[in-house]
Amino acid sequence: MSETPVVRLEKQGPIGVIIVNYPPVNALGPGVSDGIIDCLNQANADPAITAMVLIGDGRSFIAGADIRGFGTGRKRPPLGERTYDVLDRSPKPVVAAIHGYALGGGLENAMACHYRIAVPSAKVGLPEVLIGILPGGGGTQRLPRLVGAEAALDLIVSGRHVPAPEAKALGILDEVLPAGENLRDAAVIFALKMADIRPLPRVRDRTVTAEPALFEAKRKQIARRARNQRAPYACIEAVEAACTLPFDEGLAREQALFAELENADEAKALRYAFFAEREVAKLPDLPTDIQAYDFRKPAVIGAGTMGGGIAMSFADFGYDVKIMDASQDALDRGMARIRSNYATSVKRGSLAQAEMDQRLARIHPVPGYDDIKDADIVVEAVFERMDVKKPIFARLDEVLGPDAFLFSNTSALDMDELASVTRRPDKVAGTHFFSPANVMKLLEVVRPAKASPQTLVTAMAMGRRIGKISAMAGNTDGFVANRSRAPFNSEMVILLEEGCLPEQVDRVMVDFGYPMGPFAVGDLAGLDIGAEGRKRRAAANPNYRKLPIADKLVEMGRYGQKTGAGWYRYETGDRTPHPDPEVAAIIKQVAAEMGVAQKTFTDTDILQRLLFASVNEACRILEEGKAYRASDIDVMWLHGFGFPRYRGGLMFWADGIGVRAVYNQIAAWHQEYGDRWAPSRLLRDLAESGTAFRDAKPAPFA
Ligand code: 3H9
Repeated sequence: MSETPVVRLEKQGPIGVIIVNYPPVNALGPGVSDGIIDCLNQANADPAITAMVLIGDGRSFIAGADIRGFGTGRKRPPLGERTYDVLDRSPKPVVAAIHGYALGGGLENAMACHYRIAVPSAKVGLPEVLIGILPGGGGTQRLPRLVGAEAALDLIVSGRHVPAPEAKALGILDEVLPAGENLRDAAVIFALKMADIRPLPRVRDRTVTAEPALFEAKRKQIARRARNQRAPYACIEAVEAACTLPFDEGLAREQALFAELENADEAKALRYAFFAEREVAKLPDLPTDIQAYDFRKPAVIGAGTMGGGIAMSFADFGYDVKIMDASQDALDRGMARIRSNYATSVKRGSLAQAEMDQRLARIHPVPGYDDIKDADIVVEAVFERMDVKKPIFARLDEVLGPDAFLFSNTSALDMDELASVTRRPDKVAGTHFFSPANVMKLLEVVRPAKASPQTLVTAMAMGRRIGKISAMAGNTDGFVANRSRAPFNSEMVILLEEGCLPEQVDRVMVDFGYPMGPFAVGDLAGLDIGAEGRKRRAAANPNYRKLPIADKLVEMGRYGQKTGAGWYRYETGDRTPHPDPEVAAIIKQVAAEMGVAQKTFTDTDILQRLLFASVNEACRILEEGKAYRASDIDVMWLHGFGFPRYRGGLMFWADGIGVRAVYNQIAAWHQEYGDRWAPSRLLRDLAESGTAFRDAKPAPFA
């Protein structure tokens, strides 16, 4: 029996078990598809074998095509000669035995098998749309034939992972095993049972129809979310083809659409984002053998909006968490807010009442330090002032066990200074959550000089365990996310001085792909918060570039949505921003007082003024060694600031323009506007050497 290195055929009685072994997740890397075909052919040629099982070694069935192979020009077999086709033609039945994940090409192979069984923890799905393509292995033609057009549209256009029990109810799986049952043994028994049944059930032989209105409705439904994107619409077209064309013609249509998408900018950016999100977890300057502490008893200090959101994050991921505040009143208000947040999710239908009750029961309000003395991880989330946080840290240091980790949710304060009030600076780190903390995915882990590797690894792991994407940041003013974003925030107001209006800037950024314009976001967050930060910075730095228009609005009590007026005006009980002539008049007046010449701006001018300012600052962050990689900054922008994912991230987007062109424009603005546009050293070096931002080598982490 010949074997390939990554796929092997074993005989178990009359059943041929085809085993894929391509760690870590059995992607369809080099040799895997050929290996499956080879084993299928051997098994079909072997008279002693009556049926086959296709199964994965290790932690998964098959996680899909090898994403690293996309865009590399790797040759694929033509239609008719692919694994799916060979499975289809197999004269003996094949049972897909699924554990872990059957995603993309993995599920497509499973659907080309004659039967599918799974363990209850398995997940299946066609997530190709999330990397800017569509299922290109027959998934758009087979899934509708299995589950109907409507459910297939839902799964293919959302890309969501479907748990095995739901997949069974939908008709994707024939059987879900009882928990604990051995998958391989059960699959062999299943295959024995089905070995003689003819005709073989083949998904391609089924038919599916749908009303054209279904597809129109789907296009309308995704219009806002899928702005500027092609892949979700291509997915709809392909499912439509499944409902209107014979199977082989549908496959050809799927192929044509796949070819159109594979090398488009959208797919390149989304693939980049996929790998950037995995890279960000790696801490290249720390020893690789450091294990994260397996915390069990988290506690949160402060029952305000942030503290409540952080406690919810722990509870959402199964942790019992204590939440402490100084007064019973503050605790009661905090718990009421948490309850009301959960109740909103229940009302919207995104959370079941029973699940809400369980999560709430995991959050334990406690009034005093004594109640949390056995905590092994504490996230402090009190008011953002050093003189408030320091005594709390000192007290926590006294009451907690010597091995407990102490994290501070801060967006700006010096973590070295805060760590210095404890006797355990090695166990202190910053954990900067973004608001609302239970919703936003980014967790910026801030690294003080004395933090031990285990503390950093533990803080990063804590984020992942509560559903966040953790990214490491240096202890620099604003850390990495907000520091790289700060010039954008200034520039958008400076643009107003020069003749733009908030609604014009917001429209450009929404057209670019942000869910909301930055001025509308400012109104949502509250303009008073930024004003505080500006005061602090102006006091510390005489050269600080003031933003008189923003200050004027705050002076007038225009704090944003909460006061019914900010950059926009709001009608009572409505969050829709309305352009406000009063704001336009203030802008004009302040600009005249400042003597700023008025100009007109193109959309590109506006976009580049905001984003290039941040690219320059991001380069400074890298040259100072405050972030590991340009792609980490991209991950922060994707998950902290709503940067459109299909543009990859700030630095990936800038690479699309070209480092030289970015440098030239920044240098020109330096001439025009002075020092705030001085090109960073790294930017100049990259431009001179023609090195892409994403290949920049930052200074060692400092
Ligand atoms: C497709 O199938 C197209 C077809 O329709 C037909 C084409 C003709 N390729 O995420 P993790 C790596 S498109 C290459 O940390 P988890 C990943 O980079 C594909 N590499 O683990 C990481 O590497 P490293 C459709 C992959 O347990 C390591 O595996 N499928 C792939 O948190 C571990 O990954 C998808 O889009 C891949 N397909 O999550 C599924 N998958 O250690 C994409 C993973 O060097 N994958 N890697 O950093 C996932 O969603 C998650 O990885 C998964 C596991 C849920 C499977």
